[in-house]
Amino acid sequence: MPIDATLPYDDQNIFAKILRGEIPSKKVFEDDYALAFHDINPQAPTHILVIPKGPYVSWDDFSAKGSDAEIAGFVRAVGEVARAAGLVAPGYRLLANTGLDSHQEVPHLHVHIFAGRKLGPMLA
Ligand code: DGP
Repeated sequence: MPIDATLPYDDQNIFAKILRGEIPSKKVFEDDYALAFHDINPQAPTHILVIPKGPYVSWDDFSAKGSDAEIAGFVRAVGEVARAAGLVAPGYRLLANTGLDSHQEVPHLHVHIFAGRKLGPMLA
């Protein structure tokens, strides 16, 4: 079910549980600002999710309320994950669904990294 990105943060969401270690994930990266792990339902040969460690519902929430250090740390982490996975030369796509019309399903900001095949033109 898509979620309303204007709702308050729900600390029982699945990614909050992954952050707290209550649910396992296939982790590929972690630092002070971000955690990255493989998507449970991959849509490309490489499909990694990068999430901030702070309690932010969406890109909107994070960009409005995140500290400069959190935002810089998160953006750097996304780049680092892609570099470490060797995705820069072949290329990759970033996606952050935000709210109902985007079909965001998990109410904790996540950036999808898709790679590993020709992705084709963006679909609206
Ligand atoms: P979105 O539609 O942008 O909210 O994408 C949510 C993604 O989260 C979707 O690609 C599947 C993934 N996902 C949902 N639950 C889990 C989980 O428990 N573990 C992992 N690794 N991924 C999950």
